[in-house]
Amino acid sequence: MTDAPDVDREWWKEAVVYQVYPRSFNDSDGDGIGDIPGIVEKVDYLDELGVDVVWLNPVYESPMADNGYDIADYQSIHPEFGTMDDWERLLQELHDRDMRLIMDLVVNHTSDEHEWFVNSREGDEQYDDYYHWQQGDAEDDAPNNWSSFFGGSAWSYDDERGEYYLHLFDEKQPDLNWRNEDVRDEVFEMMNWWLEKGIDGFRMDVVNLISKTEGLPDGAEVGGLTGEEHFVDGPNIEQYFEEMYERTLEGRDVMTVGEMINVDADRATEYVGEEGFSMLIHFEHMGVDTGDGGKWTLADLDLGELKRIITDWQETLAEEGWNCLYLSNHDQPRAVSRFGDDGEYRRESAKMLATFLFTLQGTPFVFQGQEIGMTNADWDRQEIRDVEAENHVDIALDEWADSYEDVRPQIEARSRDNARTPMQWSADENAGFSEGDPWIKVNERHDEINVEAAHEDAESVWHFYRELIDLREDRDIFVYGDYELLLPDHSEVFAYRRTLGDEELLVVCNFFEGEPELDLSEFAGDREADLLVGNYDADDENLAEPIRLRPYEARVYDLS
Ligand code: TEU
Repeated sequence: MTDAPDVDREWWKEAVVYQVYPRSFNDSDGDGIGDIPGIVEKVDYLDELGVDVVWLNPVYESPMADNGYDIADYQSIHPEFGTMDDWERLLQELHDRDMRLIMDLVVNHTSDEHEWFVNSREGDEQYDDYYHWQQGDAEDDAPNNWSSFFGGSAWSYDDERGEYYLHLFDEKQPDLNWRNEDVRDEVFEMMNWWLEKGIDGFRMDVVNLISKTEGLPDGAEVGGLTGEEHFVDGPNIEQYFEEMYERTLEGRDVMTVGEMINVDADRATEYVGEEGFSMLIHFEHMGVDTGDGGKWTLADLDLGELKRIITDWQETLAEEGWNCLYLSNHDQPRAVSRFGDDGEYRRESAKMLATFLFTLQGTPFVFQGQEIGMTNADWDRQEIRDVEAENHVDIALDEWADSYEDVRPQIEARSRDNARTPMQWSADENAGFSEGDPWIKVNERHDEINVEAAHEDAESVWHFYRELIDLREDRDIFVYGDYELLLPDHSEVFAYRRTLGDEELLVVCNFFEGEPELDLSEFAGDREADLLVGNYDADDENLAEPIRLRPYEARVYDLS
């Protein structure tokens, strides 16, 4: 890194995170399911790409109702993924290459097969209120009107205990009762157990849902998710976070990434910074193509809204706190299909989005396959694997759709399965992911889009990611530079300036297929503009004259 003036350095600010979805990354034993030894085989690949941190989605013992976000034992590895020895080996292999590992912490809920829930359901006194149990009639009389994130009521009736239990996600994911001190003790003990194994931090699943209003009252029925005022940022949330910090994280140099529902930048400032989370995964920019609806509402990208949200987060967290930057993950469709063009301009738009991701202030998160520009897939009904998508189809058929064909466009544009198709390593059968039958379909486009082909092609999306990762590592301004939005009203181009000391970068990203003319003279003055990186050949370094951008063109000029 260059020597920068007065910045508040942290290793996790300078890092690039790579998200591994183990089930779909690399299958070493031919059972069709990706596994930890498979990841170990690819550690050199990650090293070559240049990433610094691996975030591993859940690999714990689980009945897999929600692909591992339903945990039956926090301290053991699910056999499909391998053994604890395999996991130790992975940690070692990463550390040997100066990479770090952060684990997924899912403590809003467990699986209904976790022994705590099994005991609680049987009426064992010690576990009696580890979960949220409430009386109610078995027939259609849930204790309150809260809705589940996966559709329908957030309550299910348990015949054995003769009561309802709360689940904000699937019925196989009962919510833990954080009011119970024993629950908190157990969670903190488990976290320390992992930290002592030498992990480098946690990504914490839906962590601002852990506190619920006492008595679990009805929520206002105003559309959206009913009850959220009682379970998002609930009354004791700050106390729980403080306790968690004091009892597990304090004094450890770890990275903590809180996934938070409905958090805005203002609220985020209360959660990040010293003694808080390193950064938060928020959802605001995941709504820029849903109009006034939720995730299944298909609308055009609203660039103005994207600028507003990104700028708000950049500015609000500039002084204190830090941004987590992402365009896709295991819960979202593929970025290039969603925000770019996965047809004619796949390569250009994937590179434009990469430029955008790597030139904002914050820590970029790359989701497996993003670095080769993987795309969404087609989904016949029987090919769907995700519980959220299954529920959506069932509810749609029940309420408004005549047949699956009516719902298909929503599933193909938004289903989480799009992110979960196997990593495309080569043009071989099953994209080189597995020698068995993959648990989920392989994207047909693997013959064209795969790591092997990307390696060989100097102009590939993969090499572009390599270049951006290098640049960011070389120049502090990418990491620590201040952000300032330019051309706020431009309808096609997202432009901004980054400054650090005497250094200055100008970034322009064309988010559409048009070819807008752009006058950057007022920002460049009479300075020489050095084109540092771009996704097309360009030689106009004289910004005194207007430039014309090509479809999805991105340029980063160095004005220093
Ligand atoms: O996701 C939280 C979350 O809000 C998502 O379920 C989101 O509503 C949905 O995916 C949008 O399509 C986390 C995990 O990332 C997700 O994989 C889990 O299913 C969920 O929590 C429950 O643990």
